[in-house]
Amino acid sequence: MSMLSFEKKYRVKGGTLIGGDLFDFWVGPFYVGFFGVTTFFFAAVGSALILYGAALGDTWNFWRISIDPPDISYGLALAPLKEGGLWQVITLCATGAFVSWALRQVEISRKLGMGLHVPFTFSFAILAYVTLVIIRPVLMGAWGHGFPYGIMSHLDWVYNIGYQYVNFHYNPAHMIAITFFFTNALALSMHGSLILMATNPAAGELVKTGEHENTFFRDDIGYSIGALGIHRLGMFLAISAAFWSAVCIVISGPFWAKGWPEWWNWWLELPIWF
Ligand code: UQ1
Repeated sequence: MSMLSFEKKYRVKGGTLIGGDLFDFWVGPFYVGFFGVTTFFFAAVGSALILYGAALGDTWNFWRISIDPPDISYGLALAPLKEGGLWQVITLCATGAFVSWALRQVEISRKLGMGLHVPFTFSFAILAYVTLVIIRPVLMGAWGHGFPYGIMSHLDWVYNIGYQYVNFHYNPAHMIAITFFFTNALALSMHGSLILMATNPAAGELVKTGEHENTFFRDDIGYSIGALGIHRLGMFLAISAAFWSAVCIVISGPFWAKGWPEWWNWWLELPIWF
């Protein structure tokens, strides 16, 4: 069955969370739905405000444009638009757009009668962003703790926060997050290359099957995790990378205000040494 006739068969009413049949239609290849409308609304307003914020700024240098959060002195209050208020509304729009996108994925999954793995996994990326710009600033009592929206400026922010805690690489949750990111890259490189070497052979060669894939890794490392297993592992690694990233930043400040190297003193202070 070609893709087009498959889509025709499954372009059916139902599965919506909100709005019933009202937004239950497609625009070209895109499913709309209530959350398609809200995604579009938040993304359009947020992007327009970024453009307005850039116009208020003192540069059109793409790398240097920055929309900054309010000064710490505003605490958790609303700031005037030109004093960080734009950053606050843009943050609201971004969060609204990301959450709408996840809920639209839920509606599409329900329409197709599938599990919710994609929106569930995507929600961990949203969690990581929301932790940086909402949860941690709220816990620390000021929107000014959010990161600025700019290419160089957000790099400077990461640099400054890193050194504020002396050496961020000593943050144990940061260590775990990095380990998941690296392992995720290892798993995807193994999986991507294995699938390509099996299913995209040189001209004139036969496409191979799952048996070839299993056998390669049994011969290579004595173990094959299996076709389903590698995808479970990949989802776990990706979710864990995002989750521990959120943990490593949310504990920095709200739960540990000193340098991260110092955190390891618990090891030196164990009673077993004396
Ligand atoms: C694997 O064992 C497997 O099953 C056949 C895959 O599915 C196609 C894979 O993509 C990979 C990478 C492996 C090997 C991975 C581990 C963790 C042993």
